[in-house]
Amino acid sequence: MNLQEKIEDLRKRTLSDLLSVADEKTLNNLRTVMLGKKGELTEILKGMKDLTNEERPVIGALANAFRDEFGAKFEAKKLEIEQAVMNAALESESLDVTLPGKAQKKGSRHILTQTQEEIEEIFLGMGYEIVDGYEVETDHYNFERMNLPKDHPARDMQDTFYITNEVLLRTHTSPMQARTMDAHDFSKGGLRMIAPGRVYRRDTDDATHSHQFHQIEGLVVDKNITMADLKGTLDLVMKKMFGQERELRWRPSYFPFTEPSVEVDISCFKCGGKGCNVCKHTGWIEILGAGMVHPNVLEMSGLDSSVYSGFAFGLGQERIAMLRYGINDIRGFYQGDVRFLEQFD
Ligand code: 2NL
Repeated sequence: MNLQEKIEDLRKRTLSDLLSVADEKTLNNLRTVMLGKKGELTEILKGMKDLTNEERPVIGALANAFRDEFGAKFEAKKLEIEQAVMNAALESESLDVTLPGKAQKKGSRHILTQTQEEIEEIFLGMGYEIVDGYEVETDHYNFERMNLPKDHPARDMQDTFYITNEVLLRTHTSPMQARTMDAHDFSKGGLRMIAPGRVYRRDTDDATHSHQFHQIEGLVVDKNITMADLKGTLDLVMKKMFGQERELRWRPSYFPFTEPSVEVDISCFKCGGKGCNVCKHTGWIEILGAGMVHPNVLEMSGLDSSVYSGFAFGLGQERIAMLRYGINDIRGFYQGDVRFLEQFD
């Protein structure tokens, strides 16, 4: 065969091979074998050097025409294969977008957390700081600093988990308030804070008692703080929480850390005061304890109680959530039963 015949032969084989190619890998192989550096066309063209000056351009043109023809058919075949691959993928991976989706279970904040955050939000809006801290405390901060010396009969009011003689699980969040009073620079202004958190009492768990529960205590200390500030503050907060129509009722009470002390009732948010099962047919619900900070408590933080005064209050998060949502067993808060928890999403 002369060169012309060889090229024509290669052209025929290549184009017929190209017709039968069905995948991209074979296609690329074909190109390498025919046109590559060590491919058949290159081998054929090595014979060009033996050609006459008249023959050479004729063969060159033939080789170029073949290359162009192959290139165009190669690209067309490549596109065809790519489309076939895409079509097969679309066929086998097709999605039925009309199928119903799988419902995603979403979590939510615990009802006690929701209650706490709602109360925090109200106090943040009034410029209070939120302080949390140790649940393991010292006898000193938990009792002594709250005007409860070791021989004080009122210590019997609170049954305590002792870890050692001096270390215990806090029975209220007041220790954080004493610590915050200690650290506060009163020359720069008064203190307004709430201390939310978990507290512990030795108690036998039942529907209304738990050995651990949650409290929010509030404390304001400044010059010229009076009972009127306490009343105005709690009135505002309770109305924000339970509705603008609510009224508060103040009864004298006793706490070792406040003097005078009060217990505060709120007009029933279920019956509006007519009497129902929530208010036990009294029209009133006991909602919190409060009072003017005892001078001893101020003095123990280094404050002059003839210059500084304050008010404080404490409320139970569980009690508020139970009243609001009609929960009648405190243990539901801690058992982690999703059927209980998801009622309060
Ligand atoms: C209640 C009522 C109360 C306080 C907590 C308090 C804190 C400081 C100083 C004075 Cl640092 N008082 N806290 C005051 C009155 C009542 O709690 O029913 N507790 C179970």
